[in-house]
Amino acid sequence: MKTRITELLGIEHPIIQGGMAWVAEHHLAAAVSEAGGLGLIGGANAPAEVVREEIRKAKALTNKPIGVNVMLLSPHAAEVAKVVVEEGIKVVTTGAGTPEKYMDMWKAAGIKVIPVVASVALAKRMERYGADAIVAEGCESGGHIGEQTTMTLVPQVADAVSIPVIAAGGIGDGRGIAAVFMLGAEAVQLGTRFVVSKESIVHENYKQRIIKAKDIDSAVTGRTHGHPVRSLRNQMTREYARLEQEGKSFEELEYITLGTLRKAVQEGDITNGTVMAGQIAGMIEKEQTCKEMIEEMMEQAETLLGR
Ligand code: TUI
Repeated sequence: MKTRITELLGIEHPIIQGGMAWVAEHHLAAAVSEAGGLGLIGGANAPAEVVREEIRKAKALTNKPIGVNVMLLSPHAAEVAKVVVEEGIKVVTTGAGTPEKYMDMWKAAGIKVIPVVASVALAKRMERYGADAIVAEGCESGGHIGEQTTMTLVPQVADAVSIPVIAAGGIGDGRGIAAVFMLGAEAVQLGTRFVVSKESIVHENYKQRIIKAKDIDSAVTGRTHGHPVRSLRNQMTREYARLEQEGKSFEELEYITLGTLRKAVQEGDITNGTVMAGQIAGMIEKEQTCKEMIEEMMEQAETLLGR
C-alpha cells in the first residue's frame, strides 16, 4: 500500500512502531524495519551514549531505515538530538513536548521530523515549524497521553494540516488501520501489539499480562496533576490512585513510580511495576513475529479498503 508516508520514509508498509521506553530497543526496531515497516529506537530517558549503541546495534541487524524517538522530557534529550545526527539517522519522531529547538539542526541533516501530538493546535504549530509528517495520538494509547480519542483527533488533525498524518492509539489490527485511513490517516503507529511480538525483549510476564487483558483492564493515573499515564490496572495503579485521591503532590507521586516501568519490562514484576499498554490490549491474543503481525494486518486492511 503506497501513501505519502511510505514514499517519504522509503518503507513498504505504512506501519511505524512506537518509541516505547525500555521496549523499543534494537531487536524490536530491526525486526519491524526488516518486515517492511519503520522500526524505532526509543530514546526515553536513556543517556545519549546508550541510544548511540542501540542505533549501531539495530543497524548491524538491518539495512532498512530505522528511526529514533526523542522523548523531550528526558534530561538527555538535547544530547540524544545530536546523536541522531551524528549516527546518520534519517527519521526522528518526538514525544511528550515540542521539538522546535532541534528542528533546524535536524532539517539541515536531512532528517525527516515527525512530532507526536495529541491536539490540533500543536499539529498546526509543528507544520509551521517544518515537520514532515505528524503522529496524531489518541488517548487510547499506552503511556503518557492527551485528552482526545483517536476517532476524534485524527480527522481534525487531517483537516488542519496538509502534511501527512499517522494515526496512533487504539490500533491493533487491520480493521483499526482501515478505520483510521477512512479518517484521513496515511499510516499508523502501533505500540502495544509490538510489545508482544516474538522479537520484543519484554519480560514474558508483561507479554502474558497484555495477552490476558480484558477491555476494561486499562487505567489512567496522574490526571489530577496534568500528567495522565495509561497502563494496565494492578497494585501499582491502585496505590497511585489512592495517593492521588489523598491529594499527594506531583513530586511525591512521581517518586513512587520511579523505576517501575523498568521493573515490569525487565524483571517481570507486573504487580508492583507499571505495565504501560494501550486500550487495545484486550484484543491482543498471541505472540507472533513482527513480520507475521504486519503481513496479517496489511492483508486485512487492504481487503477492507478494497485496495
Ligand atoms: O510521549 C508519549 N508517550 C509516552 S512518553 C513516556 S515516558 C513518561 N513516562 C511517564 C510520565 C511522563 C513520560 C511514556 N509514554 N506519547 C507521545 C505524546 N506526546 N503524547 C502526548 C504528547 C505530547 C504532550 C504534550 C506532545 C506534546 C506536548 O506538548 C506540550 C507542550 O506544549 O510542551
